[in-house]
Amino acid sequence: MYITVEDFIAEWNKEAGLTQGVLDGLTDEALGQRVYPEGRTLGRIAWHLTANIPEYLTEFGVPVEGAGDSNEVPSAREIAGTFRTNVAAAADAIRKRWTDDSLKLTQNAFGRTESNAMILMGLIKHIVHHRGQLTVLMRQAGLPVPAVYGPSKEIWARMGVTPPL
Ligand code: NI
Repeated sequence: MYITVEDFIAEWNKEAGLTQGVLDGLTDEALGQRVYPEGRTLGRIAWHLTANIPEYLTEFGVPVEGAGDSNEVPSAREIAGTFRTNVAAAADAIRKRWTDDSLKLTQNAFGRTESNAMILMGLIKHIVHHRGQLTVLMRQAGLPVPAVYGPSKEIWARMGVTPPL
């Protein structure tokens, strides 16, 4: 759990870097990829995790300027660029609005009482959850998959290693 705002920011930036690597690998052609016919598209999921950042924080008392929800999924390049902007805006807004003591305060979130530290962790978990979906859809769309927590098939191959099963 985060004890200080800077604990959170360190993890936020680390995870955002991994997510940025995934988003930077998207192409416009791949945005329409779905797991099943009625499923959400890769573009919809990528845009959802991006546009959700300011919405989520604003909802919990940290107003963030940024791209709000939109039914129109923009280009792959715009999704990746907006994510970068929203990540930086979120870090600025949290530093401005909350102190280390704020992290211990609680509020109602999703029908439960949660500390602000838990709420911030929830934002990272939300992005990580959808990032996992994106890497599967990228594979289905025939795109190279970047390393996230460990090497992807392509990275193993580049290292000259047969990947473990
Ligand atoms: Ni979601």
